Amino acid sequence: MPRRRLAPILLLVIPSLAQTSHTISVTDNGYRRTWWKEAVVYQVYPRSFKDSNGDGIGDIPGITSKLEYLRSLGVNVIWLGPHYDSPNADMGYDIRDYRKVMTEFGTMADFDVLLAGIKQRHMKLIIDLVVNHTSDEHRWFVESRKSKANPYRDYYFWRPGKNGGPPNNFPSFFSGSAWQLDPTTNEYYLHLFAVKQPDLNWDNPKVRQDVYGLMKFWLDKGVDGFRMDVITLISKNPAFPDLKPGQNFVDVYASGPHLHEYLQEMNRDVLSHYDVMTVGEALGISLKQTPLIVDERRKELNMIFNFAIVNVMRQGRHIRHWTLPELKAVYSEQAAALDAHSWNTIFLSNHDNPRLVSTFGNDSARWREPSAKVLATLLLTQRGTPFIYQGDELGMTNFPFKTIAEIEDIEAKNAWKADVETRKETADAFMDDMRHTSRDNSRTPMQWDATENAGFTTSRSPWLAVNPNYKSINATAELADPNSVYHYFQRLIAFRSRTPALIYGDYKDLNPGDPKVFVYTRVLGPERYLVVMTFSADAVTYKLPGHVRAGELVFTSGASHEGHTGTLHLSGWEARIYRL
Ligand code: ISL
Ligand code: CA
Repeated sequence: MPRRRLAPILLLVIPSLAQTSHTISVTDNGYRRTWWKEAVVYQVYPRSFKDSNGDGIGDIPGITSKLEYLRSLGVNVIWLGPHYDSPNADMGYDIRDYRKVMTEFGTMADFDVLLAGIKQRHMKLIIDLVVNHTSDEHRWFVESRKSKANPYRDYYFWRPGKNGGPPNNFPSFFSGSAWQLDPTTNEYYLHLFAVKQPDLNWDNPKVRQDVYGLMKFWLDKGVDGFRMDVITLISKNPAFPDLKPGQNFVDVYASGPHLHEYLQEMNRDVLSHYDVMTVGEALGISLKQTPLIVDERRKELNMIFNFAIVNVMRQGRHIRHWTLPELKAVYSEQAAALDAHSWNTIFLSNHDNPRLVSTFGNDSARWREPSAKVLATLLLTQRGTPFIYQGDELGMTNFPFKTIAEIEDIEAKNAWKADVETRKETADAFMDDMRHTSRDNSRTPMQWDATENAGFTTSRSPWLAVNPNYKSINATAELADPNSVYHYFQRLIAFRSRTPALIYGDYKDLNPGDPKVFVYTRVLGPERYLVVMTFSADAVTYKLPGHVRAGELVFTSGASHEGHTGTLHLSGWEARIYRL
């Protein structure tokens, strides 16, 4: 609850910088101010957000019908998952035509209405750029596989087999080999993901020019930037040496020889001509390496999704039991690695990872809401651009999967074939993993209300089952409850937007080793804030480290008004923000 109502201000004028007559372009601690550093992003997974025509599949008019919901939440940017024509082998991440809207999602006219609706509400739209690979039904690949002499042959990677098998020992992210033998020309093609997702050959300048052309097509329509799918994998070593024993294939795939050259060319040829936001999905890049992509002086991308957070909570398909010091370490390492020339994202979930509250919080009936509010506080008081994944603002939870038949995701279905059907792993152990880490946990339909199928669709068969807890966890119920997770997110987004120290302020963890309490400061010039969160169900009497004394309580998820003290009486899963 914000303790002091500050006058609502425009995104572009910040109180601690408002002393001058014009908007300051650099903060006290050296950050060049931009709209995308001050934004809060909301990720929409279109297939599961809202179905407008009763076919059980979310669509673009459905999103348009919910823009008021998103505007009132207070987010500024919407990241739309792949909306292009696709056979949906990997739910839209296998694109057949980059300039056509997926039939199930609607038409280009629908897209234009959505974009106009977003702009009218002073929000922005970024779309998903998936150009490490295409669908095998894309015309480029249809041509490429026809013959070795086809002009599109080297749009992809084709290699002869070796010793009767694939050209090398690269594994796919989706089980099995990363090479597929194509009988027409009796050569193998590379697919780091599904067989139906052949990798584009970025060493071919025609490929790069065609990609830049499709980027300009959407930018000229007015989109405000891109989230770039597995962008760190686009450069390959064309010799394709075998992985050596012990080598992590993700690191090898992400360290191609020309990655930075291509990103700088993309920036020079396309991005620098528009006022856009870019965020790269950065598999295989450490926090330490992050400035190589996001340092503004390198003119590559604005920010990336590191996997440091994902790697805290999972090892591939298996959930990992983590400690709070391990989670804290990610933020301190990020703060140490990035100076004022480098910005980054803050995220805890997305369409590839399980639900926020089930993974980092506690989704029991007693602690689901309190822990969701603590996680909202972590997301919205760290330095970086926060990304909220659809439904996490409601505290939606993982799904109680029992059988593989309930799961649609190709990553899981391929792993089932590779590991369970071959008896390497029992079905029970596999399904226990799925309940914790399956991507479908986050892809179940958005829970709008307590009517059948949670108001997501009028169809009796949504493409993926609705979580059975929708009657108690849904937007309508939370909009009516001032103490709901939704309203906490809404209030904290507003508070962050008018509190520059929470956006740009220096970050310092005051107690990295504490196993239950996460406590840090955010400081920007005279603005000094203390964030305190308990990451467990246990109440804690907590003496603040050193001579730190909490000042005025300005925001809290709890009932206590305690302030102006060095010792805090914290309940389980409670978040507080103090002015120092
Ligand atoms: O690594 C993963 C889990 O954290 C994989 O699930 C995921 O495939 C990987 O992060 C890359 O993700 C991106 O590319 C894939 C697509 O399936 C994912 O949905 C997308 O986010 C291939 O396009
Ligand atoms: Ca539909």
